[in-house]
Amino acid sequence: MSSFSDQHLLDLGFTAALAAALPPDCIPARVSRVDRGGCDLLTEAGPLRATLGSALLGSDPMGAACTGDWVAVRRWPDGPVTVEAVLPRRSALVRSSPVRAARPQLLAANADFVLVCHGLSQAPRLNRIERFIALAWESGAQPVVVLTKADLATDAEQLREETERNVPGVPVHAVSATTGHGVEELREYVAPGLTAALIGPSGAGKSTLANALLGAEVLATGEIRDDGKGRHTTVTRELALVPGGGVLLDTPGLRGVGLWLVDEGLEKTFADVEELAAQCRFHDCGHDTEPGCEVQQALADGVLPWRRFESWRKLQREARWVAVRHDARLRAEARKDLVRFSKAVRSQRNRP
Ligand SMILES: Nc1nc2c(ncn2[C@@H]2O[C@H](COP(=O)(O)OP(=O)(O)OP(=O)(O)O)[C@@H](O)[C@H]2O)c(=O)[nH]1
Ligand SMILES: [Mg+2]
Ligand SMILES: [Zn+2]
Repeated sequence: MSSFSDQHLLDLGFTAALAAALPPDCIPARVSRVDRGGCDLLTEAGPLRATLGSALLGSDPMGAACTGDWVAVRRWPDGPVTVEAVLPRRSALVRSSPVRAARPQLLAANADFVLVCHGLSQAPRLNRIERFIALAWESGAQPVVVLTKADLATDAEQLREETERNVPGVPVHAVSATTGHGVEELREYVAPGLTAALIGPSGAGKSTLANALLGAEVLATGEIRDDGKGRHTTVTRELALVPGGGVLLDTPGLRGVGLWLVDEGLEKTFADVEELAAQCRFHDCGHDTEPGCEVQQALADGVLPWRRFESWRKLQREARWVAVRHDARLRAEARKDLVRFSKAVRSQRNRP
């Protein structure tokens, strides 16, 4: 086993908890990229290519290795390198799979910060930003909003303040990779040992911003529209090491993000609204026409913007829908297992 004190591993985000979870005869590695054939890894001794061991080839999307994961790697005497296990994640950014209903899709593992990027070539789309923030909170990481392309807005600072008022508890930065404005402020999120994942629509300037922090053109960037309708430049989730710092996790642009199962992600995103709701006269207040509704009062007083209230309701409805569909899928799978089991029992009994 490699020594836990190794500085390179620590900069990559290795911890004592991960060292304790490492099976014997395995070395720790961080997944920098996953493809069909296997994955690229970062180890104490540098980059390494590995194939996936049988334990990782199951159908559970949450059990598969994802960029950012810490894994246990075995180097076989005859040459092959295999990933034997995914070590416990300290955060997991998950959305509903856009292709397989009622299934999760992992976007990034072990991020400490999720940088929610939005280009200031257009006004901040607060509903979409809140959706990303909910996902980020739910992941276990700290969300940060990064308004990119500040050079394209005449009132970037005003837009930043306005956005900040709408997302309590979440820092908001306005940056420009073109002029360098604000970029250094983000360095605290990629200090040694820390990982920041960049998410947001295609063309928001995620890879350009990553390159600015990396100090080199490490990631491909593209001439594209940032309304999410253009070509996607980044096609795989990728880790990059920040010189003298931690790790950046660049992701392909997301057209939309459906919530996956949410627990406290929404409560944290809408902490101010939830606080009001907790003070309503009725415990089960629908925040509609009930007397003594603090939420309606705040709306009437203009303290709570209608937009934010509606965004809260919409995401709550979506979260309930996801939970119901997920339950239905679990029930269907349990039924299938039961049928398979009883068939097996019958064929045993029918044997001579
Ligand atoms: N004016 C200006 N343009 C920028 C800035 N940052 C990025 N761009 C431009 O925005 C376009 C898209 O940048 P990318 O970094 O490829 O965007 P991305 O978010 O990585 O896109 P995907 O990889 O498709 O998700 C490019 O043409 C960049 O030159 C900036 O700070 N100011
Ligand atoms: Mg990109
Ligand atoms: Zn109420």
